Amino acid sequence: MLNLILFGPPGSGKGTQATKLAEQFGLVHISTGDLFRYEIGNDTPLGKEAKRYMDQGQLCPDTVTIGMLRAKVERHPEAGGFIFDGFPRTVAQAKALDRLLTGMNEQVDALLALEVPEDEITGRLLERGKTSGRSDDQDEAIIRNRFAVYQAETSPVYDYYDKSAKANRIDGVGSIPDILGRLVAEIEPLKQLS
Ligand code: B4P
Repeated sequence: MLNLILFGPPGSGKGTQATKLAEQFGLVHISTGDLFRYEIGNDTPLGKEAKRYMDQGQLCPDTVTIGMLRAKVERHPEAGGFIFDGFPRTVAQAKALDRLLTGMNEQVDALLALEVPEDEITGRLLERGKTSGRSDDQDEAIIRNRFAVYQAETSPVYDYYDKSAKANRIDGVGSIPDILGRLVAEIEPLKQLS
């Protein structure tokens, strides 16, 4: 199995690149943001709760997020590996993911962190907000709050995986194919080992 975390601030291109990498390497793509949006779209109790946080640019509670992620992983016993997009976003989530994978005799092979400056991100998300219908992409103050939450709560996840030499920084500025090429160059050697 090959298990990858695609990491980075909101709008850094995680979803964009994870879709392409999942196809190229035959991995199951799990985006917690997409899972929450599915629940919101179906107006479930989980979706109603998640919406309260997402609309303010806050993280959803760990217990809810971890339970939802575990259920999704367990629905794919056939998987040749996973690409986690937008998860883990806190150190508690990272520890829960490690426990989940250890229980499957698996581990995280690498965390790939897309680095994009805040001003570039704000422009990308406001642009997406014109067509996506996502309320969290339409207000610059909410976008700035998401970036602040990333720095306070999510960036320590990089250090957590860096301790076991699994964290890698990738320049996330440039064309989508160029960034994909940078990611593939990091993943190819891992794929051969897996
Ligand atoms: P997510 O859905 O994960 O949203 P994101 O961080 O905005 O997306 P991403 O970085 O994937 O951006 P994308 O590729 O689409 O999270 C939304 C919310 O859900 C969170 O704020 C939180 O409330 C909640 N949530 C999710 N996971 C959680 C967790 N684990 N714990 C707690 N809460 C959680 O790219 C953005 C835009 O840039 C797109 O329009 C794209 O076309 C464009 N783009 C991509 N690459 C580009 C490039 N190279 N150049 C120019 N534009 C580019």
